[in-house]
Amino acid sequence: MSLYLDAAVAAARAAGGLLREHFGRTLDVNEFHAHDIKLALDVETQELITRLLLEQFPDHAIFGEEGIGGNQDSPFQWIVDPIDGTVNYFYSIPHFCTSIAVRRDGKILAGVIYDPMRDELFATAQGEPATMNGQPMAVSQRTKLGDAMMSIGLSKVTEAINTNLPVLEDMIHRVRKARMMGSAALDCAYVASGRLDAYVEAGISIWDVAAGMLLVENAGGKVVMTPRKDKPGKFAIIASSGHIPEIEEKAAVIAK
Ligand code: LIP
Repeated sequence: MSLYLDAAVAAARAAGGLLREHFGRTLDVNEFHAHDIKLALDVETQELITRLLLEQFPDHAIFGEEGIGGNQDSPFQWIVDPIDGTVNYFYSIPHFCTSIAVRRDGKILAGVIYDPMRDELFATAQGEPATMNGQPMAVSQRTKLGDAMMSIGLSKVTEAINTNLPVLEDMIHRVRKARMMGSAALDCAYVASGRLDAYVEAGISIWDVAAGMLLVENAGGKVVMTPRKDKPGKFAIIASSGHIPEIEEKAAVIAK
């Protein structure tokens, strides 16, 4: 297992170095959308990760936000989000990361999320603790809704925004603070590290949260991932400590 985790860490750190190098500079934009931006650097960063992983595992598959690579028939699939929080990155907001997970026959074996601006590396593997910079981490032990810190992602298309917004409008009056920070992967890492009590969002893709799901579970939390009926390949996620049931109950509306 450490073979895969070590490879993911090395690739994530290499990607992080590239992102730090280009942060704050003029960036080539491939696509502008109403609530999203696709950068040439997204593609370049995934190409770097792909090269590093396929050098070590030439028969594996790559499945990333910027496309596929390797042997798509392999039982091993690397799930890559080269820049999670691309819009933050474009606006020079230092809240983004690289997320890399590997699954075999659909079961996630290992996951890494690296925030290069804070040099925070979140990592875990099946049957192992969730760690931040090598130190074990655990979900929040808070039990009161009024003490909770909650992140709610609004996503990038109207349907998803309209699904997520009612949860924000409801929960903002019930929790300590509701946040929208723009990186699903870091939101998951923050739930796993106890900074957040929950993160919910309808309209995310598997590459946004594949590593984060395993981190939250191995840190003692809960993840409910519901495929969106209206959008193939999109999911609603409720990632939480599991200690404040009202959050999961109220957020369940995004999974309908
Ligand atoms: C982002 C997610 C975020 C979501 C954004 C976007 P990207 O991923 O991390 O939670 O709200 O719409 O999908 O596109 O920056 O990799």
